[in-house]
Amino acid sequence: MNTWKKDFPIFQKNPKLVYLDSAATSQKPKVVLNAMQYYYENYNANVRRGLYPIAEKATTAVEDVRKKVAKFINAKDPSEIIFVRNTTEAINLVAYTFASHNIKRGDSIVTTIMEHHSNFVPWQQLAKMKKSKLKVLDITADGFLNINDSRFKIQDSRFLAITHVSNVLGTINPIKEIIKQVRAVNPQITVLLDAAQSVPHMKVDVQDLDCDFLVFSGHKMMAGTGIGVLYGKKELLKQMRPFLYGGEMIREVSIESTTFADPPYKFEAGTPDIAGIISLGAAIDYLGSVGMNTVQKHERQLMAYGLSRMEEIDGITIYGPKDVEHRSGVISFNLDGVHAHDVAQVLGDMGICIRSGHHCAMPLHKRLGIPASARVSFYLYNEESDVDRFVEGIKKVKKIFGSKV
Ligand code: C6P
Repeated sequence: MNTWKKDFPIFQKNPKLVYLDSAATSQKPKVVLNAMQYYYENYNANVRRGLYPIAEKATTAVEDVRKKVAKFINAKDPSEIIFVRNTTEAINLVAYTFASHNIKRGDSIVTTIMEHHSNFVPWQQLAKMKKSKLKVLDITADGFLNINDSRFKIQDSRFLAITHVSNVLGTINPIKEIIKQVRAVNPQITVLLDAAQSVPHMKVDVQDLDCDFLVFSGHKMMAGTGIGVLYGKKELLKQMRPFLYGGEMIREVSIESTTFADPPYKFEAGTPDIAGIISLGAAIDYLGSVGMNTVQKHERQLMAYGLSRMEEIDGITIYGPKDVEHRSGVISFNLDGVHAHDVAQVLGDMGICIRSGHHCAMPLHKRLGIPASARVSFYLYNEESDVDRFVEGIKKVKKIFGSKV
């Protein structure tokens, strides 16, 4: 067991578990679980309401995490960090409160064929509602975005919703260059970056990338489920209307009218997921103690090993870029003559957890001409022995389904 794997109780309790589905959700280290339990056992209280010591302690803990998140992604100010439930909610918040007010009939919204449904459906639906155009940037044969695609006319577009890393192809989009290029031809465009598959795995710097909004989920980066982050540039957040109305997002309420709090509180109506926020702080501390460059390097080595072992298998098709420098630790594949669900089912029975299906990216699967794929994804706690067990498992799948090994 590698030194990191030992930090995760699930592997201590199930030493034979091969978990290769971290792109769906990650496992949680003991320090994260302890932080949540410590909160519930020692200072459980609602935040920004009570004036007694444990309520003040809980409020301070939440605001400390906001500062930690800001530092982790290099936001200018903690007020640019809004706590939401997950990536999906963060994108919907921007669609409802920013885009729906700024996009007019005939304007266009640009997205890409490699988006997760969370960063596709809100824009498709908004385009229909506003009678605006949805432009969808295509991919090249080797799984990169085709930014030279002639249909990708960005000059007259109002909004770009794009993923940093594809959850199917693993492609790391050269997002800094893309944003720079796009702003050069269209300085008015607003860019939302879906960082659900990048923030957990590599250093991400919002000022360096110059995105307007960035979204990610805590559960994919070792924190609990139910906590996500929306980063937004301060001047944009100030202009935006609230998403949800209710407690703790107001300045003053009378029978006739309401004035709203400043960001981030304007967007945080109701009691937040306090334990989730605390878990996110502990996860950032944990990832910080390892170092994001080490995380990325470890996953890259495993991916190179995984790709080389998988290429040995007859009848396997692997999707996405061949070059490990341009991909994150996600490998989607299909085996000739075996449905992806059958692959995942047989492996699951052997204690090897992988994902199968369309991975909430149906337009991409349609583009690839396949109904589904199987997918392995890595994180810090994976090791070469997990890849070996997986490859052995695939050989068994082939035997069961009667193909050659
Ligand atoms: N992808 C996967 O197995 P939520 O569910 O809101 O935390 O994350 C949504 C999401 C948005 N964008 C990208 C690029 C994603 O990968 C995901 C989640 C998981 O691939 C679950 S479908």
